[in-house]
Order: sequence, then C-alpha cells, then structure tokens
Amino acid sequence: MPQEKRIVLAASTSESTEYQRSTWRQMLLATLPQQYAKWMGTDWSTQVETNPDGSAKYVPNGLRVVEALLSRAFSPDDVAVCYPDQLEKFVGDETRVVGIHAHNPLGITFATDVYAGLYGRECEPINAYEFRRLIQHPAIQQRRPRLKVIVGGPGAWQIEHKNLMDEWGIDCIVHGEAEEVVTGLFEAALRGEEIPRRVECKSPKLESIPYGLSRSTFGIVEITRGCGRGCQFCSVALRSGKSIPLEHILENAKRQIEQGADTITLTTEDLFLYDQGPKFATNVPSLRRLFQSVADVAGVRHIMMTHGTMAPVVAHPEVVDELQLAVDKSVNQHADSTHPDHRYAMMFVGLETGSVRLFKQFMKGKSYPYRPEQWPDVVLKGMETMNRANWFPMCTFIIGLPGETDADMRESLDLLYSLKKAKWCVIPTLFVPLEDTRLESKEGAKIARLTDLQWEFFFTCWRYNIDFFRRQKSTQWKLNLGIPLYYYTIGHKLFGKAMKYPLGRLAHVPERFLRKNLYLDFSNGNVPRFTVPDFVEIPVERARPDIPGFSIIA
Ligand code: B12
Ligand code: SF4
Repeated sequence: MPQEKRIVLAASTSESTEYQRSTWRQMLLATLPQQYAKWMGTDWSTQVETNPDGSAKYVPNGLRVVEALLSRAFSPDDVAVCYPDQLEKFVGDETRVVGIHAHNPLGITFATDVYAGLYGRECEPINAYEFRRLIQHPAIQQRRPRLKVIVGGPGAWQIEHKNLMDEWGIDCIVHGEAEEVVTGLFEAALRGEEIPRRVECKSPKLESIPYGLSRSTFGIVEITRGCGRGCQFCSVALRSGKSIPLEHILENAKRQIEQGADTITLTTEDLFLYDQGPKFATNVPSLRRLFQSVADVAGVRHIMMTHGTMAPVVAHPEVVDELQLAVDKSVNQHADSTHPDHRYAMMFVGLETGSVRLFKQFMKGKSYPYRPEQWPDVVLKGMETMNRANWFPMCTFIIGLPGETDADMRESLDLLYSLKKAKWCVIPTLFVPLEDTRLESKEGAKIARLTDLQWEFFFTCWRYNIDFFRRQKSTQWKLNLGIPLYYYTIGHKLFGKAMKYPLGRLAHVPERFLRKNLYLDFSNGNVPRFTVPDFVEIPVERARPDIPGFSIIA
C-alpha cells in the first residue's frame, strides 16, 4: 500500500526523544555542541522509536495537537506524523503540505545559547543540527514548490529572527497557539492557494483545544495553559490562563498509555494554577484529585511534572505533602531522598534573580501574594518546604537582565550562597529577549561580555550541581583536571581572565587560593546573608480571609 500522504507532520529527533525518560537529558541536547558531544563521555542519544508503518511513536505535544485538528478536518488517512529518517516514506508527489514543529530549532533561547557558546561561536547545538537535518531534507526540498512548508511551535520565531525562511524554503511561520488557524491554513495550502508568510495566533477558546491526542514525548498531557503572572521576559506570560477539564486530561492520559507510554508528564506553566481560585489561589483538593485520578489510570507507572512557582508552596506548605504521589510515582531517584525508594519529585522553578530591584522591575507577579521585597524569604522557605517533602526542584536564574548591575549580581550570589545546602539543581541562563515578550526590544546578555561576578555566579551554580548530582570521587578528578585544560586551551582565548577563578571553584581548587579574587568565600564557614525564615507573612493588604491560604499567618 502506498504510504505517501497529502499532509506530513514532522519533528526533529532531538526534540522528540524520550531517551532514558530524562527531560534533563533532552534539555542538554539543546545546549551541547554537536561537534564535541562525542567526546563528553556520555551517551547523548537522540534515539527515537517508530511504529511498524514507519510513523513516529512520539513527538512533541504541540504537534499532536495539530495532528488531532487536521485528522478531524480531513481523513486521518491523509495525515502522517514522522521523524526525518522516515520522510522518504511519507512525502511524495501527492504531498501538498509539510508541517514542522519547532521547540528550540536554533538553540538561541535562554539556557541553550550560552552552553554551546562556551566552545566558540561556530558551534551548533545538537538541537540546531538536528533541526537543520529535518528542514533541509531532500524529500522536502526536491518537491518544492509543489508542496508548502509550514513551521509552527514555541521556537518558530527563531527562524524568522535569523532570516532563514527563504534559505530553508519555508512558506509560512505560525506564531503562538494555533488551534483556531490550523485547519483553515492547511485547507488553503492543500488547495494550492497562496498562504501568508506569517500567521499570528490568538489564545484559543478552551473548547477549541482538542483532546484524545496521540502519544507525545514523555507522555505529556496539558493540565493548564497560560499563566497571567506577567513576567516581562516570558513568552507565555500573556497567554490567557485556563485549566483543562479533568475528563480531557484523563482521556489524554489513557491515549498515551494505550499507545505504549508508562509515564504521564503533567504539563503546565505552573502546577499550582491548576483549577486555581481567584488571585492565583492554589486549589489543593483539586490538585490531589488530579494526581490520584491520573495515578489510577491503568498502566500509569510514573508521573512527572514540568513547571511550578515557589510562592504557592510557601502560602500552602501542605500542598507538597498532599501531593505525595508526585514523589511515589517519580522517575527520579537520589541518595539524599528520605523516600523508601529514594525517589524525589522534580519540577522546573524559575527563581531568576536574588535582586529585589530587578525582581520588582521585571517579575513582581511571580511572588504574589508576597511582596517583591519578600522574594529571598519566599525562595528559602519554599526550598526548605519542598526539600522536606523530597521535592528537589530544578531552578533557573537569568544572568544579564536589562540594566543588571554588580550590586544586583551580589544579591543573587548572596541568595545562591544561602541555598548552598539545598537539595536542588540550579541552571544559570543568559537573558534572551524572546519575541512576543515585553522585553523583546532589549539587548540580550552576551557570554563574551560576562563580568567577574556573573562568571562567579555561573560556575558556582555548576559547582553545586556537581557536588549534589555527581558524587563518585573516583571520576571527580577527571573533571577537576579537564577544567584547567579547557581554560588554557579554549576558555581564556574566548572569554579572557574573568572566568579563571570561578572555573577554579568548579574544579574544586581549595578556596584559600581563590577567595581574594571571588565575592563568595566558601572556605571559612561564612554566615550566609539570608537564612530560612520561620514563616513568611502575607502582607495585610493582600490577605484574603475568604480564600484558603491567603490569610495572614499569626
Ligand atoms: C513540556 C516542555 C518541555 C519538555 C518536553 C519537550 C518536548 N520536546 O516535548 C522538556 C522539559 C524536555 C523541554 C525542554 C526544553 N524546553 Co520546553 N517547554 C515545555 C512546555 C512546558 C510545554 C510544551 C507544550 O506541550 N505546550 C502545549 C502545546 C499545545 O503548546 P505548543 O507546543 O506551543 O504548541 C502549540 C503551538 O506552538 C502550535 N504548534 C506547535 N507545533 C506546531 C507545528 C505546526 C506545523 C503548526 C502550524 C503549529 C504548531 O500549535 C500548538 C497548539 O496551540 C513549554 C511551555 C508551554 N506551556 O508551552 C516549554 C517551552 C516550549 N520550552 C522552552 C524551552 C526554552 C526549552 C528548552 C530549550 C529548555 C532549555 N533551556 O534547556 C528545552 C529544549 C528541548 C529540546 N530538545 O528541544 C520554551 C521555549 C522558548 C522559546 N519561545 O523559544 C518554553 C515556551 C518554556 C518557556 N516559557 O520558556 N520543554
Ligand atoms: S511565572 Fe513563569 S510562566 Fe508565569 S509569567 Fe512568570 S516566567 Fe512566565
């Protein structure tokens, strides 16, 4: 039977892989330089699996949404979803549209840019290499202009930003949530009509979001969409907030399991916004029901989470205990967890800065119902509460927010030092002015221009991560020796001396040799500037006795 389809949807391998069930590993694919990955002593597999007919077993959730919309509008027999290596099977003379998903196609977003940059400008992250392999695939390029190429997804803006549309033969780029435009756009393309070069989408009505989706990478099932806290650097800040009805969530979870997944990843900008009350009030009973219902779906072995914020954990410390299933069903294990199987719940949490000034300016909604001035307390209390319940978050900080000064960086370093004993992972990223954000016209931070303090922050984060996650003393020495080697061969040529002492800290050089040249001093039991508060009081004017968790703590 011919397998050629009128519509072919595709995603790159590095954005689809769920190798070792590790979201962390997939994130690294977006940051590691393709050129050097093979020498890094780890298997950075972009391995993916296909169904017997060659179609993709799993692809990013956004592409599954597009597939669901198109399969309803046309015959499901008209649509195939595949990886680049199977394009030859599905793209033929009858094919009229190829739709491609882009999560982070060039690696020019927060974390990714900086890490590939450490090896020099010409280095391409694995993600970018794999995306290029997809978009420039001969099966597509040889059939143009008879078929139209439409690219969408959260990272599609990067292609326009780098002026690559014509070079890559892309007819149309779709920005934003595409539920209400996909069908019309693909119909026009199938009829061979001209389609717009750029489509800007509005947030869809809840009823427009389809469900019953095919298997997505990591068994992703959306539980909310949008946020509303309004951080100025964030591309989803302005998406209107909505919770997906529980029946839809469970239907999607069942579909994932039926198609071979054993893990469900509950996807959201902020877990604690699920079925929220007024003013971001956390709905603990609803959250508990959600976890229990998903865990009860036959075949669900693991539940993973994506993003969350700290303030709700401080306002509702009981929430992490109530969600014990997040730990019991987690994929992740660490010796420091007190869980009988040493499991820990992992969630991405944006801390972004220790500077109250910058916090106030760019992200004051993040701490609600607390005031921006309380941010360090919120972070420390939230971390303590999470860790006590075996939640070890993966936190991000942004270096180089517009107008950041040395004083701001010192505040971030002080907060970092106060978190020295926390159980967590901390990822320093560089500010990137993402399109469709309020900071889109600002200048991004440049790795070549980092100050001494910014380098210190950067490598102190990684020192924490190494100490917490990579504990075999037998292999530590290799890394300790590799770091000076990197510095003297590549590092100092690209970035100068500013990174030398911070790199020394990463290489475990005794602090007595570093302290004259660094801000933080790890050597003599310095008392951190911030300590964990007993409680963090909700300001009187924000207290809402009518909303649980929003009253003032006596
Ligand atoms: C789950 C998730 C992950 C997971 C799984 C990713 C995967 N490959 O499946 C993990 C944790 C691994 C991950 C990793 C990364 N992620 Co991520 N991720 C998300 C998250 C939370 C949900 C994605 C999702 O399912 N959304 C719901 C779907 C329905 O929305 P959508 O994907 O945007 O799809 C819609 C439209 O874009 C469009 N669309 C999508 N595809 C297509 C295709 C066509 C043809 C068309 C027409 C339309 C279209 O229609 C869909 C329906 O509206 C989002 C935030 C968010 N809520 O979107 C961040 C997000 C997409 N990730 C982001 C980033 C930066 C990354 C990383 C680079 C992180 C890092 N710094 O290391 C890595 C890159 C990984 C990689 N290899 O590419 C950013 C993207 C920023 C940007 N605009 O460039 C986001 C927006 C988070 C943020 N706020 O910063 N991510
Ligand atoms: S809290 Fe997170 S998702 Fe919400 S606007 Fe801020 S950065 Fe974006």
